[in-house]
Amino acid sequence: MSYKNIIVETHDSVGLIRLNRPEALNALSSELMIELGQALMGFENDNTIRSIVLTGNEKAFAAGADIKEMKDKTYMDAYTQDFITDNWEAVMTCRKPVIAAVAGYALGGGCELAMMCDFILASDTAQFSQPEVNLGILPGAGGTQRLTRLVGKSKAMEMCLTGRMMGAEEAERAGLVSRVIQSDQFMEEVMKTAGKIAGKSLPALMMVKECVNRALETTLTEGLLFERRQFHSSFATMDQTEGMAAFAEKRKPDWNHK
Ligand code: DAK
Repeated sequence: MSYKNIIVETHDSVGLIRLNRPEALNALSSELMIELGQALMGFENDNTIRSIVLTGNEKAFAAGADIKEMKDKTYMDAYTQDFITDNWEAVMTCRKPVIAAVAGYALGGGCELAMMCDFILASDTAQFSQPEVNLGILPGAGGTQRLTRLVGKSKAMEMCLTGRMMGAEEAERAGLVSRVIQSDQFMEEVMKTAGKIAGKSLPALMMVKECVNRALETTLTEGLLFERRQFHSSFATMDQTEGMAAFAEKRKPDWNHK
C-alpha cells in the first residue's frame, strides 16, 4: 500500500513506521492517523512481524494534532462526529509490541500517541509536553490520564497546567521513557531493541503485553490471578516446549510462534 503521510518499512521481523509530514513537524492530521491505523493493522496481520517501531524524524516525533485542521471546529462538530476518536484507537488495539522512538518534539497528541505505545525510547533531543492549555483546550487523547499514571500527579499536573517542555533526562527520571539514547546512535539502538523483541516467541510477547497492561486496569489480586492463568496457558504452547528444551540442550531456541 502507498501512503502520503507515513513511510512504512519492514526490517526482518520488525515493522517500522515513520511519521512523515516534516513541513508541519509531523502534525497528526486525520489523513495521517487513518494511514497510521492502516499500517498498524497491516503489521498486526502479517505473521512475519513480531515488533513494531513508531517514529518521526530528528526534529519531531509529532508536534500534536493538526491545529490548522481543527481550529474551525464547533462543539457540535466535535461531539457529533466524535472528533478524531476513531482514528486514534489503532495503537491501543495492537496486540504486538509497539515501541515509540521519540526524537525532537512529542507535543500534545504526539506525546499522547507515544504514551499509547508499549514503551518509549527517547533520543537525548526529545522534548515532551502537553501544551494544549496554551490553545485554550486540554489534552484529549489521554494526556491527563496516561501521563498521571506514568509520572505521578504532581508532575502531570504541572505539565498539563503550564504546558512546559520536559527534556529526555527528566522524562527518564520521571518514568515517562524507559531509556535515553544518544542521538547519533538513536535509530540503530532502537532497531536493535526492536529486533531483540522480535527474536522471541510471538505468543509469549503477546501474553506479556496483556499482563503488563492489565496491571494498570485492575487490583493486584486480580492482576496476579490474570498473570497466573496466562502463565499456565503458556505451557500449552509449542514454544514453551522448545524454549525449555533448547535451554536444557544448550542451544538457541527455534521458535514456532505457536
Ligand atoms: N499543527 C499544525 N501545524 C503545526 C503544528 C501543529 N500541531 N505544529 C507545528 N506546525 C507547523 C507550523 O505551523 C509551521 O508551519 P508553516 O507556518 O511553516 O506553514 C511548521 O509546522 C513549523 O513550525 P514552527 O515554524 O512553529 O516551528 P518552530 O521550530 O518555530 O516551533 C514548535 C516549533 C513545536 C514549538 C511550534 O511549532 C509549536 O508550538 N507547535 C504547536 C504545538 C502544540 O500546541 N501542539 C498541541 C496541539 S493540540 C484527540 C486526539 C488528539 C488531540 C486531541 C484530541 N482525541 C482523540 C479526541 C490532540 C490535540 C493537540 O495535540
